[in-house]
Amino acid sequence: MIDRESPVPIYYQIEEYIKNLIDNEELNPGDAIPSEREFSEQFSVSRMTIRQAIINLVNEGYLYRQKGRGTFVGDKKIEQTLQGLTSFTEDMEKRGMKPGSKLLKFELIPASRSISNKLLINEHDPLYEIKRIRFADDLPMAIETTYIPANLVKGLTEDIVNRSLYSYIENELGLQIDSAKQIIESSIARADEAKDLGINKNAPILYIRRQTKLTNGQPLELVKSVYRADRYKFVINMKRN
Ligand code: 16G
Repeated sequence: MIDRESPVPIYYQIEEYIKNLIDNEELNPGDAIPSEREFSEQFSVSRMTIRQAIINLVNEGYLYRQKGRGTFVGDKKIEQTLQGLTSFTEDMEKRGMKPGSKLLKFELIPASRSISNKLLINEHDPLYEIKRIRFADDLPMAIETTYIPANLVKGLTEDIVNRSLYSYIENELGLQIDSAKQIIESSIARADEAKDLGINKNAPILYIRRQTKLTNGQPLELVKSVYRADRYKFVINMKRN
């Protein structure tokens, strides 16, 4: 199964082999993977090559290491489709997972110039700044910081944002959420983010920004999120015209 004639590097072929074991559920979350020595004997390749493959899989979140114990299979990543504009609560419920939030900040602040420009409101207009850790089945998945014009989304409370913002906006206020622009970049966790997400400082994260509009074109929210890269992958279906 290792093709030495192939231009594909051997460490990469081993990565693919281990990923397949995980996909086919021959290795499951929490299982210890064979040692470097066992793999190196199995494939007749150097331990350095095996180590490279394992380091890459740890960095991608498929595996995790525990000092003195070994290397284990990580939890399955949540596969998030990029089609359709959904809320965190809807995404979790659709998967049969329990959505949760921990509110880190809920403040009414005057809009800065740059945020007011993006939300098409006046500078110093009242703005909600909401910072939440989002949980799936009690595991921290993301930190979201949301800016929402207070004159548009009236009557927000801590209790509401502990549940679902989108549900309040649509079902209680009757506003129609229409579309969003979302930008996804890779980055690494700062110390405070790492602490909130239960990951190591400098672990890989996905930095996501979303700007959402109502059907009348009015900007609704500006959101900056930090998602755990070991827990999330984004999937999009494409069609050639
Ligand atoms: C998602 C959105 C966020 C929105 C939130 C509302 C991203 C990547 N996603 O997390 O923009 O504010 O859902 O969720 O930004 P809620 O209705 O559960 O409060």
